[in-house]
Amino acid sequence: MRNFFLLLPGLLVLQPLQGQTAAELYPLIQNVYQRDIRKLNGYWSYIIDPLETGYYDYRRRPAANGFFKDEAVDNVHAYKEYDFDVSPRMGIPGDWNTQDRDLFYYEGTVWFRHKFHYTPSGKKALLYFAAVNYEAKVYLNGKKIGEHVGGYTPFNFDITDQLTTGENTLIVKVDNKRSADAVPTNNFDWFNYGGITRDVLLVEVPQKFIQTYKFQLRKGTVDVICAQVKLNVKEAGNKITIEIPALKWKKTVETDAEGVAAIEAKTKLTLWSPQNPKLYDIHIYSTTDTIADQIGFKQITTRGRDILLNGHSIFLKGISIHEEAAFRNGRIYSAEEGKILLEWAKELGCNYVRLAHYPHNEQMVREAEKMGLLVWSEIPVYWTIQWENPEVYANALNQLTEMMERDQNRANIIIWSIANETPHGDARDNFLSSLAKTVREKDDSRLISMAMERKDKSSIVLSVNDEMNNYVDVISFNQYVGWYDGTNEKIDRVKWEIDYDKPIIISEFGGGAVYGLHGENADIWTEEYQADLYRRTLKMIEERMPPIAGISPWVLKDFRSSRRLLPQIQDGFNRKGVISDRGERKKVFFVLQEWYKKNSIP
Ligand code: GCB
Repeated sequence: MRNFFLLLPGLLVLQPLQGQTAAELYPLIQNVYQRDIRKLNGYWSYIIDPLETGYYDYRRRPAANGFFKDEAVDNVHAYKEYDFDVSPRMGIPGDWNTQDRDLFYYEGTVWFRHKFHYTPSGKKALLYFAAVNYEAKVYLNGKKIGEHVGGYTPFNFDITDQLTTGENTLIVKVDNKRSADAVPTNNFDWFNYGGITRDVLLVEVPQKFIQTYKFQLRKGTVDVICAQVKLNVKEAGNKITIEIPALKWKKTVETDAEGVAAIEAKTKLTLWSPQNPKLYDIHIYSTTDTIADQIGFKQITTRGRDILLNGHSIFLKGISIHEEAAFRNGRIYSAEEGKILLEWAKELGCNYVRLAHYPHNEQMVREAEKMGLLVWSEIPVYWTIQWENPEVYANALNQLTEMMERDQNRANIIIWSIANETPHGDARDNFLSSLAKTVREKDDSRLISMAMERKDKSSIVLSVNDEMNNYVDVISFNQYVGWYDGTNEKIDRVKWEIDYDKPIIISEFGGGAVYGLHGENADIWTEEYQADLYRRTLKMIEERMPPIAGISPWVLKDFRSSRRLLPQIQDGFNRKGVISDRGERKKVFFVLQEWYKKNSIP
């Protein structure tokens, strides 16, 4: 990633000047799963390389003949100290931690090799990675084709000229070492699953293809569709036709010099909502390419303390979710695994999910869209990032861009979240307000938020007071009265004073419990304690808080975290799930379910 920054004396301006983000260097293709794709998933050979011997020579200079060369040894005396042919294999996509016992706590480099056949088709070929955690260096047939930083967003490369007829060798160096200047930084409360965690796809497209498209309602309207289609070439005069059969919509328009065709038209629509998650079949044709999608239209706005969906006030009945598979507790690698979590959220009675703390896979968002679940989507700007480091800013901005570009057509995404529990201060405000500005420029059709922390007026008068209030649309905060702050009885005593005239969401509350551990309400770690904490918190919300617009308690399922070390209780899991790591519903599940059933907060 090349980035250039304007450094003024005493003032760091965190805006790339003429540099490009990874997404700009290799623009992301929209809706990859509807293209002509071949999954390169399967069992890939791998070599564990803690010292990065395959990358550096003995003086720690990048080696000319690293493992990426995968050189053939043609006689028994030839010197070579690695061999993919006789190395073990693991399933791709998939984290390495849960596939090889030796790699459970491993943080470092693993090399992967996959061979595939290719027959030239005259088309352009892109290599698409849906996510690699954390850093990927990608080589094809011995040559580097690119790299990417950030573990939860997609990236792609044009490999047309690097492919050979017949066998091709793809090698990826993956490094999941945590570091202070990474995003997330080296301290976070979830498991650092490493590897090629999402699909790898070979995508074939015409030489001139539809790179991306965006459908939205014009701001302030519920019946004017704005559509924008962009080709991969900056060329005027290309005819683009957009068809929405159910609306009898068929319009043709020509691209401008940027290769962009834009159309706006009034129409009568059924809007997308949790009660009726209506999606329209959409077809886009250029003279050389065609793509189809299913797209919904909704309007999300705020008025005072209300969030309005399609003009009507809505209470967000939510739950926070980590992208960790039910039952087997590894990084989710299929749409089916994601669906299980979303079905649990539906069973709870949710109309909304907070996909924490990083962008979840694309199918997860699409599945939620079909099920009528609204989504909060977040980047891993978590806890204490290096706020004054321009490279860190560029990295966060790039992850934000990739998240937004991938999901820009998803009707269910209502909130882009730019951070979680970050410490107050000028450097942070500078960093986050710049990110917020970018979100606003790229997408004025959704809301901006971040999970803030409380700043109390006294130990009993609780509040939120964050400068970032000026930049977000929704005031969200995490609060743990009854857990990190006092015991459950405190919940009944606190008062809340929140002065902002903006919608308020409690983005987290909760406490830990071991499924099957029972006792009195006051006994910590029991299901009873956790259920009591929820009962009191929900009562507090009803009776002693200013009106709020939604909640996303922490968290759907117990999830792995290397910070959670208490033997026989945590055993490496954060136990705040309303469902256990084995899929068992704790008492609290039913408390929340009942509240959502009866909840009449408008
Ligand atoms: C938080 C964090 C979340 C943690 C949670 C906890 O506030 O946002 O990532 O896992 O608390 O369990 O402490």
